[in-house]
Amino acid sequence: MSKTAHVAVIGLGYMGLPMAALLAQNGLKVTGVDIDADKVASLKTGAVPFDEPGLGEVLESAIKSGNLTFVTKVPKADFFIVAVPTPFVISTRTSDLSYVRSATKSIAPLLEKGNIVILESTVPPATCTNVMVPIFEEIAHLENTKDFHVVHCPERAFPGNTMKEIVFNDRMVGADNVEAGEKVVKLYESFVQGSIYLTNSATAEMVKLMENTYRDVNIALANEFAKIAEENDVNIWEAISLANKHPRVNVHLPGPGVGGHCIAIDPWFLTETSERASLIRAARHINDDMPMHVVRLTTSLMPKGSKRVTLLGVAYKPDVDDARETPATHIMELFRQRGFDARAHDFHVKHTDFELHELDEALADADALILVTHHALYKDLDPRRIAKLVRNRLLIDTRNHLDHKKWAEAGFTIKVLGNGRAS
Ligand code: SAJ
Repeated sequence: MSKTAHVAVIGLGYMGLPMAALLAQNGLKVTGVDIDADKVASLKTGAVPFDEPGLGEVLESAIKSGNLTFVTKVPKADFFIVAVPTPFVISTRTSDLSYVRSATKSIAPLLEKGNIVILESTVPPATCTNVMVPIFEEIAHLENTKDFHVVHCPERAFPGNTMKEIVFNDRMVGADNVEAGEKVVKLYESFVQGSIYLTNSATAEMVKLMENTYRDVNIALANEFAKIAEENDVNIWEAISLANKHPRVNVHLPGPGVGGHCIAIDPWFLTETSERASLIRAARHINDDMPMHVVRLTTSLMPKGSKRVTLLGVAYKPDVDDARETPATHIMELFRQRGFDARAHDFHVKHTDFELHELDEALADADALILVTHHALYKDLDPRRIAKLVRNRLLIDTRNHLDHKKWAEAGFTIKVLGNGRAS
């Protein structure tokens, strides 16, 4: 890959920004583009817009190298990397491709022969050929796979560990023209240390959705097992760990629901194009029902006249500040609909759809505490001190995360999701 190649990265979010920084740090000339002028202005000052371990350092060195600049308008480039959000429309359970369309339209007038557009965003099957290519052909008057190429390289990094996974994970390059695919492989080889596999765009689109759907269906199975264990004298956490001793079994873990902008959404991108996806739909419904299960579990154990419930953790997963699609939102709403004063605390999340409280304020006079997110810091709580703040000593641990002996010694009744044994 010629180090003089110019790459425009469109969308400077959780994936676009790390990509832009890594490409620039490795010698490519990179322009980071975002429609949010405030974000661009703040990035120019070297500010890091979200928590991601290691991102600050890479960003700093990329900016210092002089290879990375930020703008609000797409420039001409050799490679255009599209890393924009693909929101989910709850009412229709379908994808909203408006950002993919508008990014495509902003590139199209600049498209020249030999250009390669790389789509990183997760999309429903056939988006490259049915959505992006027609826009380019119409506006740029160029021919797909001859004059220009649309290649799908879905991101696979794990939020919270993005900077390592983006470098060390294997990647897929989905290209409908082998030469273009090889050029993209070379571009990614500038920073990827995992293996890079070539396939076509349709396969890459489907594989990305299959990966996240596999995880969602597996979690749904764990959640169903948890409910069955609750009806029996079984602790699902012990049962899953024993089942997973089998060399060909890998059951995931139950919990209060599946959050984040990937696993809870991507399976719907498969169902939107296929009538056949019944198992995938069923899994989505099982996982979406978990907040209601948590509410039922809690209310069945709270004394009459209980008023306040406190959620510990609203992030969708541990030790991150990301609350997108978190099951905590649904748990809060369900309690509020039932007339409860539902409060929430989180060590990492700063802003979400509802107000967050400082720890002691959240705990004060609570009738039930519900551990929703297994942040490491919750393990350090002192249950004896908390016992003095709450009104009723009831702890619902939806992640089997806390030291239950310690909490029981402080006088708490403990109910662990998926544990049918008396606790
Ligand atoms: N969860 C469970 N039980 C489990 C594992 C997870 O209930 O056993 C829940 C988590 O609490 C969380 C949700 O699932 O609410 C999703 O979290 P996650 O940690 O499984 O995944 P994400 O959404 O942070 O990232 C996923 C990853 N995909 C896979 O592992 C197949 C990541 O590699 C992708 O890059 C990312 O989606 C994406 O952007 O698509």
